[in-house]
Amino acid sequence: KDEVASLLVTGGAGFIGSNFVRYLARVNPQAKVVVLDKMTYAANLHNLDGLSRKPIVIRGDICDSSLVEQIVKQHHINGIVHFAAESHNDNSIRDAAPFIHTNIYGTYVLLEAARRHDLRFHHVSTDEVFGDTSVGDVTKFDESSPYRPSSPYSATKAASDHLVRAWWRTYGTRVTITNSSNNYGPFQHVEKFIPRQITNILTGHRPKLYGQGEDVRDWLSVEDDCRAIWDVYRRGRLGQTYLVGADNRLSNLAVVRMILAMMNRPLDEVDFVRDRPGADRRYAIDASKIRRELGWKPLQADFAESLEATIEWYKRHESWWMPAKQTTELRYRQEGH
Ligand code: NAD
Ligand code: TDX
Repeated sequence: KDEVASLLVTGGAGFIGSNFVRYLARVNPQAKVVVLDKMTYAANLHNLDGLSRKPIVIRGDICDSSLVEQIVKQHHINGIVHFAAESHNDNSIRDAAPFIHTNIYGTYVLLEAARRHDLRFHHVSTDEVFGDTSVGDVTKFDESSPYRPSSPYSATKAASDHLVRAWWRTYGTRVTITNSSNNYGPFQHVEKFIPRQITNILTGHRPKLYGQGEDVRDWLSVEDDCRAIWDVYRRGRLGQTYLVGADNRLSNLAVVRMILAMMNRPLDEVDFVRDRPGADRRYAIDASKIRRELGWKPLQADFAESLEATIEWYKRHESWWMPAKQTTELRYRQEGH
């Protein structure tokens, strides 16, 4: 019970973290929530607007161990839900340094705080740690899949997962991990695939597909992911990893065509651009364990319906995404994407 009284949510001003804080405000309104966020380019304080009970927001770096120590003591933190990360593969290819710093060292700092104060610790990770399969493949990743990360980003997430497991095995720190597939939904930065294509169309540009658009992603609504994270935080077995996915695998081209159709554009209004070096081809998640052990299942299983809702959200929140759009596209243009 104590574990839910006072929670430190790292990266709570980013995409999934802020959706999680909003979700918590609905399902656990009595909890005290402290957000620790460095407010990088990926963060936006407006993500936390409109909540009747405001979280405490602290601008700071998870790598700052004295700050983390002070927050844990001052706010009587019982548990950490750790979202903070550098999260975009393309950025990690350009410059891996902040990924190594935040994703690896930052996770270490938080684990040490959890160990010192016997905090419950949940680590939010990605299916990308398992690498990819080829496009025609039908196999899925599960909790026993070997680690085989491809990009600097996914290598740092793999490293952070290993640290979390080591703290469980060595110190008995009360950890869990979720590795989830590609999220989509409100408050996602315009650098990411789905928001980029929607906002391209809204600004009079064509969607941009890397390579031939054949890569497959297993799309999961952010709301379903947040519920999975909360289920695992409260009821998951300590020391365990849970994979989260909604069995919704589509090629990038198929997703772009859905977006074009929903936005009343011709289906061939697409540019094929330079592929990502070392690009992962296909992700697929077997979520049987979380379904079986915790009874979790995706509630937003109708991808077309949730995609429409996401498009509507971006239409209605132009002032939220417009400030980031130009700089994001400038960077993509410089890199041939
Ligand atoms: P995001 O980039 O939208 O948000 C990351 C947040 O972390 C930002 O608010 C940023 O300011 C903050 N942050 C970065 N460095 C920090 C630091 N040193 N100290 C404190 N705060 C810092 O990312 P997201 O898409 O919301 O992803 C959140 C987590 O979920 C990440 O750990 C990511 O690896 C994982 N994940 C994401 C997806 C996805 O599809 N987006 C899928 C699976 C797992
Ligand atoms: O403009 C684009 N065109 C395009 O075809 C962009 C931005 C991407 N793509 C392709 C690359 C991928 O095949 O779309 C796919 C998805 O790309 P991203 O949105 O960059 O996501 P991905 O690289 O799959 O990683 C995401 O899911 C796992 C998140 O960014 C990670 O944080 C998470 O761990």
